[in-house]
Amino acid sequence: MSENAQRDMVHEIVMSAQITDMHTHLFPPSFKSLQMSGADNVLTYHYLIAESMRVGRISYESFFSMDLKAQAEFIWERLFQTITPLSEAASGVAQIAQMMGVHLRRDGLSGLREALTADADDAYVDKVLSLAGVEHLVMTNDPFSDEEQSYWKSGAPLHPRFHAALRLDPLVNTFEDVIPLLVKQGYSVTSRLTDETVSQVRRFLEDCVERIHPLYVAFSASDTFEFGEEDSGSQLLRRVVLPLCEERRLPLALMIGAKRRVNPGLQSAGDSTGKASIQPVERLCREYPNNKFLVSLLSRENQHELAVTARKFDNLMPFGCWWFLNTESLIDEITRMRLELLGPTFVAQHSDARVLEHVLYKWQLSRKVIADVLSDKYEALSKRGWPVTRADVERDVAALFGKNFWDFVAR
Ligand code: FIX
Ligand code: ZN
Repeated sequence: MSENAQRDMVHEIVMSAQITDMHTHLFPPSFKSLQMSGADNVLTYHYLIAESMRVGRISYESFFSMDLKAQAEFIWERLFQTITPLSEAASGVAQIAQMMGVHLRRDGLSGLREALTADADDAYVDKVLSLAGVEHLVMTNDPFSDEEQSYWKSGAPLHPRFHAALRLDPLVNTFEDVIPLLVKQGYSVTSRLTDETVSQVRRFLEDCVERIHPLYVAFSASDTFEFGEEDSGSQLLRRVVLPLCEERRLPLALMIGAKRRVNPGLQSAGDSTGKASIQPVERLCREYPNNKFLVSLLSRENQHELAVTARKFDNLMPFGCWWFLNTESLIDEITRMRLELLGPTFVAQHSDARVLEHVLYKWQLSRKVIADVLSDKYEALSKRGWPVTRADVERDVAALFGKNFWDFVAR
């Protein structure tokens, strides 16, 4: 097969692959107040809020006092009229428009508002996810959100493409703050991690697992995360979360390096990144060989050591090019590094989409970049004397975009 024909074949297979998007913040239409879609939600993505603040001056209070429509119009004016939408998130809006049949430069924000809807039903969700090639997606489910729990407790139907993940940031990072929430829900816990408190937290987590049937359990942590001895988070991991995950064969997803609210005025747009230590990841994988760890690190500087650590522990599954790494140049760099060190044995990407239509641009970009990287690697392999077949490419792409994840979460 010629090099060009091989590249065309790889691109065709990647661009048509059915994807499992294993980390998103999306909700199905039945979770009404939590489901986000439509032009104004697309434009007021916290990535774009942060970027729009760099164009001209406005106080954070003035911006956040505006309603959603006015915020969207502000961002439209700043990022699409005053400057060129060259950033990944801004050009992604043009990509969403194009895939939804809108010529954004000609039709403008009004054209986008007509083509997208904030009042999504299952048919609209299926249309957008099918356009993006997302067959399955995993939500981020917060057991401490009364709003979200009301949908679970009311038996709100779960769209068949949507799956759950149990997110435990407050329990692991700010246990003191969740004590009143747990007590209110009937779990007699105190700030001292007595055996009673430990058993009550365990009962809480078991009730959550029974209610939402998560594919995995997750928490994010800052760049200073240590799997220490004394802090309540580490003790709860040791005494409750890790034993539960092992017994239920649930992976624990570690998302490390998120420095929350470095600029509090920007609210959710105010989070940043920091290089974390890889040692807690090594310790968890080594000391808990019967647990499985999905790991994503937020700092570019952590990516090489994460890939090397995955060579040392087969209970570690690296995933995605998270958040500030979800850009053309860094998806390329990270995917190349992972293929060179791990072969096709990792989860290539997740979207982290918060608004339904985000999946359109995020996956279009990742498919294109990863197809280019894979084409280069197959070409190099062929030149080294290993001819590559269509079946090879189909198998590897299926693994990178879904099967590695499903095999890892299998119980
Ligand atoms: O912790 C997380 O799940 C992060 O992905 C989010 O907090 C973040 O706001 C995000 O959506 C990044 O893409
Ligand atoms: Zn996320």
